Amino acid sequence: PVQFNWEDPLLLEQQLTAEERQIRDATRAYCQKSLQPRIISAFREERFDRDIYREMGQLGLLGPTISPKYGGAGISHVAYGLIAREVERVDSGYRSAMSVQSSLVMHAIETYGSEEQKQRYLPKLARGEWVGCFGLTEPDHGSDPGSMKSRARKIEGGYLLSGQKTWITNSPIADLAIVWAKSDAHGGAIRGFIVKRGTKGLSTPKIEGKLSLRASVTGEIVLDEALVAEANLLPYATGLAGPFGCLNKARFGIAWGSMGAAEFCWHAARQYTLDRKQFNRPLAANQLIQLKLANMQTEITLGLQAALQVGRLMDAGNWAPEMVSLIKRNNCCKALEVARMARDMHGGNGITEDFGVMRHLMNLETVNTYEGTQDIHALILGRAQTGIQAFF
Ligand code: TGC
Ligand code: FAD
Repeated sequence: PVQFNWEDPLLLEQQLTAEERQIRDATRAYCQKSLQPRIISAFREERFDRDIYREMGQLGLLGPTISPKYGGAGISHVAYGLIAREVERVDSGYRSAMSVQSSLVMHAIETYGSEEQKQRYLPKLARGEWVGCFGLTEPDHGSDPGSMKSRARKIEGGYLLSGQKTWITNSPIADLAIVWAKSDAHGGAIRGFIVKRGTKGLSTPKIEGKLSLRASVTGEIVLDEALVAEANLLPYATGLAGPFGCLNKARFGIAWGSMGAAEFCWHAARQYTLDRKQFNRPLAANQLIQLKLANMQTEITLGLQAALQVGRLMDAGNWAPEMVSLIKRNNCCKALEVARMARDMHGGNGITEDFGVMRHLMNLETVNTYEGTQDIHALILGRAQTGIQAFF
C-alpha cells in the first residue's frame, strides 16, 4: 500500500494529465498571489476590480475551452474545472466573473453565433478587454425561465427588445449582454441577442446590499424598445435549449468551483483545530472534531471525483445534462455544509473576515441558488428517473 495522503485521499492528482496539472498550478499561483490579497477589502466594500478580467485574460482563464482560432485556449473541460476550483478557493464571486464570461457569454457566441460574430467578439472577451453578461432570469421568472416576458419585436433591419432581467452577474460593468427574449418574428420562440453597451433604451442598474457574493457585481438589464440590429441575433439558438446549452457548461464549472471553496474551509478548520487548545489539548484531539473533519474530507473527495468523471465524459462527448445536475446540486449543497461546519469549528473567530470561512459560507448560499436551485436540480433528476414532470 501507498502512504495515505489526507489532502488527496483518492489520488485525484494522479488522474490528471501533465498539461492539466500545469494549468492548475499556474492558476493556483495567480489566485494565491494576486486574488487572495484583494478579497477581504473587495468583499467588505462590495467592489469588483475590473483589472481582474485583463489579468485572467492574459493567463488564458477566460473562455479556456473556446477554440484558439477565436482567442480561447482550447483546453479540456477537466482543465476548465480545475481553473474554477482554484479561483473559487479564493472567492465564489471571482469564479462567477470567470464562469459568466467563459461559459455563458463566450460559449453562447461560439456555439450559436455567426462567423462574423465570433471573430468580432470572442478575441476581445478572451483578452478581458470586454466584459460580458447573460440575461435569462426575470423578476417574476427565475426557476421557470420558459415563462419569460421579455419580447423582441421585428422591425426593418433589426428588433426592438423590451423587458426586464434581474440578478444579472456583471450587468452594471458589462460591454455586452447576451439577452434571451421571445421573438414575435420566430413564432414566439426564445432567441438570443447580443446587446451592446450604449444601445438606446438599455440600462443596467446595480443591485446593492447583497450579503453574499459581494466581490461580484450584480444588476438588472432593463430594455425599453432597445434597438438591436439583425446582425446581433444569434442565428443558431432557438428555444430554451439555447440558454440551457450554456448553463450546462457553467453548472459543470460550479460543481468544481464549489469544491474549491469547500477545500479552503476544510483546510482552515483542520489547521485551526490543530492550533487552538481548549481543556489543555488541541481541539483536533476531540472525537467530535475528528468526525467533522472526516465528513468534510469524504464529501469533498467524492465531489471532486464525480466532477472529474463528468469532465472526462464531457471531453469524450459521452455525457448528459442530468449528470451535470447531479454534481452541481450535490457539490453545492455539500460545500455549503462544509463551510457551515468550518465556521462553527472556528468558534467566535469564525464570524470575522480574517478567517474567510464565513465569507465562503455566505457566498455558497448564492452558489446553491443560481444556475438552478438545489430543488430544481432534484426535480430534473426526479423527472429523469420516473418520467414524471413534477415542476407544475
Ligand atoms: P424543458 O421542457 O425541460 O426543456 C425545454 C427545452 O430545453 C431543452 N433543455 C435542455 N437543453 C440542453 N441542456 C439542458 N440542460 C436542457 N434542459 C432542457 C429541452 O430539451 C427542451 O428543448 P426543445 O427543443 O424540446 O424545446 O423546460 P422546462 O421549462 O420544463 O424547464 C424546467 C427546468 C426547471 C428544468 C428549467 O427551467 C431550469 O433548469 N430552471 C432553472 C433556471 C436556471 O438555471 N437559471 C439560471 C439563470 S443563469 C444564472 O443563474 C447565472 S449565475 C452565473 C454566475 O454568476 O456564475
Ligand atoms: P425562485 O424560482 O422564485 O425560487 C424560490 C424557491 O422556490 C427556491 O427554493 C426554489 O428551489 C423553489 N422552487 C421554485 N420552483 C419550484 C418547484 N416547481 N417546486 C419546488 N420548489 C420550487 N440569472 C441570470 O440569468 N444571469 C445571471 O448572471 C445571474 N446571476 C446571479 C447572481 C446572483 C448573485 C444571484 C443571487 C442570482 C443570479 N441569477 C442570474 C439568477 C438565478 O439564476 C436565480 O436566482 C435562480 O434561478 C432562482 O430563481 P429565483 O431567485 O427567481 O427563485
